Amino acid sequence: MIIDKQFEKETFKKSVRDNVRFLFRKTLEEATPQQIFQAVSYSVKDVIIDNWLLTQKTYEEQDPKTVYYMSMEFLMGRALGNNLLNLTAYKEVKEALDELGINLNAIEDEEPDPALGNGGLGRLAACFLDSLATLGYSAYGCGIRYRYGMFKQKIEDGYQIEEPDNWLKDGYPFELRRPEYAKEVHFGGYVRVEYDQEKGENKFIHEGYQAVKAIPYDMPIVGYNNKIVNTLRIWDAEPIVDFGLDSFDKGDYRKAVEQENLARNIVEVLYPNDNHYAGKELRLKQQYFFISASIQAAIVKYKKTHDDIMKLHEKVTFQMNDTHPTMAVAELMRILMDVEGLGWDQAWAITTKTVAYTNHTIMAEALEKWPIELFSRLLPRIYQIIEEINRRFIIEIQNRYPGNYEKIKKMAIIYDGQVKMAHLAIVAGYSVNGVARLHTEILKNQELKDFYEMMPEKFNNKTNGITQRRFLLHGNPLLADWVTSHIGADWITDLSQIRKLAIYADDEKAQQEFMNIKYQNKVRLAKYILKHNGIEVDPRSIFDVQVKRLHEYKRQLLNILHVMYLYNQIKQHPEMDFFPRTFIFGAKAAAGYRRAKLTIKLINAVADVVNHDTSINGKLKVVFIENYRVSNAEMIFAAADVSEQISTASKEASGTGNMKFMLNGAVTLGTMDGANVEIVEEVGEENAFIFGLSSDQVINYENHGGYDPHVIYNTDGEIRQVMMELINGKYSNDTELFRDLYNSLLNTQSSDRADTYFILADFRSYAEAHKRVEEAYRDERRWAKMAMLNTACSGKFTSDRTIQEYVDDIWHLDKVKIDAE
Ligand code: 26Q
Repeated sequence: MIIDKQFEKETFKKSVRDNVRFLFRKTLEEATPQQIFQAVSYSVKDVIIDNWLLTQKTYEEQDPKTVYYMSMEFLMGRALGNNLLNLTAYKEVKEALDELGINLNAIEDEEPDPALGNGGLGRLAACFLDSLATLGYSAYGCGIRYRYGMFKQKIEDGYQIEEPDNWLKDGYPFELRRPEYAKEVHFGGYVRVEYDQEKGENKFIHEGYQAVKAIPYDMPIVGYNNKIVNTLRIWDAEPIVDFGLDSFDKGDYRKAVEQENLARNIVEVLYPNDNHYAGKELRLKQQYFFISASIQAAIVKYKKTHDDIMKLHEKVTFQMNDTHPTMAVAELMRILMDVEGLGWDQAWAITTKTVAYTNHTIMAEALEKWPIELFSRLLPRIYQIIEEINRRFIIEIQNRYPGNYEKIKKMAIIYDGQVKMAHLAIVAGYSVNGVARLHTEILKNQELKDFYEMMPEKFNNKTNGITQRRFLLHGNPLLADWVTSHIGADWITDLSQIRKLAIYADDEKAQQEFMNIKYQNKVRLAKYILKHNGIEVDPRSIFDVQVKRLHEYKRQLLNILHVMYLYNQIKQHPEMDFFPRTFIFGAKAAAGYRRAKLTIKLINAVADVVNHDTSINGKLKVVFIENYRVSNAEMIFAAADVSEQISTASKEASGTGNMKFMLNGAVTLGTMDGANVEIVEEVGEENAFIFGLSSDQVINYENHGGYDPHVIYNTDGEIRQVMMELINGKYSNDTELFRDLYNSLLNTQSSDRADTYFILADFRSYAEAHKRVEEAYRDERRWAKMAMLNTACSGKFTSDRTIQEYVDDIWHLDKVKIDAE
């Protein structure tokens, strides 16, 4: 095969040597690990570039429809190892480097972890790009080249400290600057209306604006073993006016400074909020910046080979990853009308066949609503267009529901001085999808009920998925090899094959092998924990893991309260037969989210007490893994026995970590929320531990004013004891330190309801589920079977399946094949 030939060992070794010489004027022996990483990456990029060019040439010839996946976030994770795997050259390169005395794994660890995203939504975008390339679809990811990605988390004295993530400081070998494709983006100013005699209509001219130059950087997205290389295009900002030269001479000094600052600030940093809307002006600028540049570029590309703009939707579709890119609607309208010269109706006809919207949350605080004042000042022409979309939509509502002003109030795009981005996305989009079956049902029947009633044909579900190439093939090589030795390698591009493992579920030898691999992965994680936390954990204990962003609805607080409860049980009943457990947490809290940060402090405070209590003989350990991110996630999933997916039912739209655990043979301990519902459906209730209120019950309570946690507090002594320990000094000398957490569960005087997330309501049921886990784990064969069946039944949750559904139902892309030469 040609790909292997490209990695002819001696040629590759020479290329690495040459690169070290050219780039750093050093010999291999003198080079630092970081320099070797750079050199190796450039050698790999060389190979990728050939396929990249070949792919673009093939696309030009075959002219397939292209999806532009518009996202403020792409949480890519490291590229080197993943690229090598997808080029099917990992093992050869590892050998070649071995011969040079270089350890590939150590070199991989030199790569910064490009963290241009927060969590689930950003990582989903990255998995989708991998699947699009692997399935052979023409696709661009469009985003922002943040100078600083997701902050690095340090834990000091149990508290989270945020440090800037300067991921570009050594240069990033897998990006390509493309100044020849730069675009201008305009902010501020005003719109002058001019009557066009010839056409007999108004022209809208945007003047007095500040301009920023958007420069694209392209990153290759390598498909698995198919020579296809797609592109992630992220935009950097540069000032347009050469500060101090022409502008200064023209006396426009102030404007030159402003444009310079605007450009500098715009791409400076990723907003570290997850599932929470922050109405910051800079955020709005970021949104328009990358949308305008991306849409302009897409139109230019389309027009290069097509002359009828009215057929744009036949070759181009824009998928909006949540509402963050919704400006795409108005920007496309603007270009079609003000630049291409179409009338409103024509422009609207194209736009509404070209843009589609994915919803990722029902959490009220995550919904984007921008003040009119801010919006219209920053983007006067865009605002004008949205106003007109709104005006026409309200007429539609009136026609459909004459005299029903309640409908207008609930559905208008602009209302109460605010622009509601979700409403704009739904009204203009030709498709609206949720990310798991339950989530989509809640959208249709609750959150977006009015829209669903008016336009049911737009609504559809696309249950999320993850790429098995990163989260099994790369993250868990031992298990990947074992799977391949049993069922062949087809699972790498067709995860439905993995069900063939089910016949081994009762096979004692297979069970032992499977659990032995799990054990080795636990040893690997235990070493990492010893190195980073200084805590010794026993790989024979149950590894019970909750890793995800920290958010109240995800209920890390429920988990740690339960650990406090278990600790009490052990202390009060030392004779009790207790299977040793290691509770592992990993989570970043948004920098301004006080209660989330306090929860991290609590976890670390409990860890301090429990881990140092020699009287419990190491039966219980608590570990908080610092700086949870894609690179250490891969190792954590591989080592987990229990996957904690314990969100308040109805709140987690899908979850994707749940799928990564399942794939790696961890058993879900969770609520019937998001994609957990479908996981249980695939693996069977007997192979998961389900607890807690259902989403219907939660929603029902919410619609009737909540529930009263005091009843539980007053009647359940053990729960009350745990609660008291938040404020009696057991975990902190300062008895007031955790008062806010205590209050959040009981107090009704704060603005939200007491125990908004039903933690006390679900506590007993959660504790019982943990009992069942312990019981099941004691039976080694039963556990091995459960674990193996989780891997065997994870086929549905590949992002390859998800992407194929998007292609079939929404995008209608053409499949492209590049023949091996
Ligand atoms: C919005 C406005 C201003 C600043 C920040 C934001 C913002 C940023 C990120 C709002 C939301 C997010 C991220 C949301 C997210 O990650 N949602 C998750 O998406 C996953 C993929 O569909 C789901 O699996 C998760 O259930 C969902 O929580």
